[in-house]
Amino acid sequence: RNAAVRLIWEEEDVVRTLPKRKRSSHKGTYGKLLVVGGSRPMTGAITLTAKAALRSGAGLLTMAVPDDIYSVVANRVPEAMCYPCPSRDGSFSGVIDVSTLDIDAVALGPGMGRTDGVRQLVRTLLQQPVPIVMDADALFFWNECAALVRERKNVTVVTPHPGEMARMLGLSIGDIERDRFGLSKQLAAEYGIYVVLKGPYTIVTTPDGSQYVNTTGNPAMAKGGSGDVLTGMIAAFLMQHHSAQEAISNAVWVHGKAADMLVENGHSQWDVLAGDLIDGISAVLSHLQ
Ligand code: NPW
Ligand code: AMP
Ligand code: MG
Repeated sequence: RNAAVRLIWEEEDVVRTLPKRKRSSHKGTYGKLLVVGGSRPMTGAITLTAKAALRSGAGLLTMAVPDDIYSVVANRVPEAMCYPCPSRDGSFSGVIDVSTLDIDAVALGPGMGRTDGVRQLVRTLLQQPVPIVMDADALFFWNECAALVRERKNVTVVTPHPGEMARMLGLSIGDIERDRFGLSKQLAAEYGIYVVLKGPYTIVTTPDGSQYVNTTGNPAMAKGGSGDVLTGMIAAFLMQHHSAQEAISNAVWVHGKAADMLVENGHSQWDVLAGDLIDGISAVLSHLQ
């Protein structure tokens, strides 16, 4: 019997499943997140991811970045810790020892670039026994990493836009757009992962083939950095929910709703920046609580 479902994830679902913060809690209760990314040409992406995760309730956050860009990144997010990693030419130059870091989840990929050092780093982190969100440049090495992903015992989430999904599957963007549901389901089942295929009507697919469609969001989000924000939100919510599907669907809903509320309250569809989406998380979450 195939129990897979296909549903629209609505506000009432978010209200029902979003965990409250407990009075008897401390920062460790809400999870320790490692955000890995950044390179000399792309210092912004990882700070967007980190700030979005903190705004989404992550308890403690460490950014791991190539040491060439350490000072600029560390300076932008005082609430986060920052861990300088070996680098060459402004990019990661190999593996980092995360065994000394106490972490509950990893967000991997924003602004990381596509060097050989990045490839090695992605392979190493996939072997960590914690939930991982793979986005952006971490998805560039999908074919070489897929076997490692299949062996993972913890939750793996991939968050491709259609261009990234096309590259992962060796298809054209048109092929992806023609069969968003079917291809997501195939990928999720083959590797036992959660697939977040982004775009208007983002689809969240679980390893067992259930699919949840998001209806929040608008073209104000069609601007660099929007996806980097979502990656941090998903990772933060994963640490705070029991169900990975609920965490991911809630993050996608809140991300889009932030853009919708900005456009309803003084912004236009032209002027919204990815950083505004992070600020917009506050209005959405306070409306929900
Ligand atoms: P085209 O040419 O736009 O029409 P890539 P990326 C296509 C970092 N960033 N639907 C696109 O098509 C990220 O974190 C850093 C359909 C092209 O073919 C990554 O590390 C920022 N097609 C890195 O940049 C802010 C779509 O996919 C291909 C599509 C590269 O990420 C910006 C491009 O894909 C950025 O986030 C859609 N919705 N979206 C910073 N401030 O530091 C894209 N395509 O080559 O994987 O590049 O998404 O730009
Ligand atoms: P990325 O391409 O990785 O920066 O991700 C873009 C983010 O913005 C994803 O969450 C998309 O779903 C969202 N987005 C981009 N364009 C639109 C649009 N026209 N309508 C709704 N959401 C969008
Ligand atoms: Mg992206």
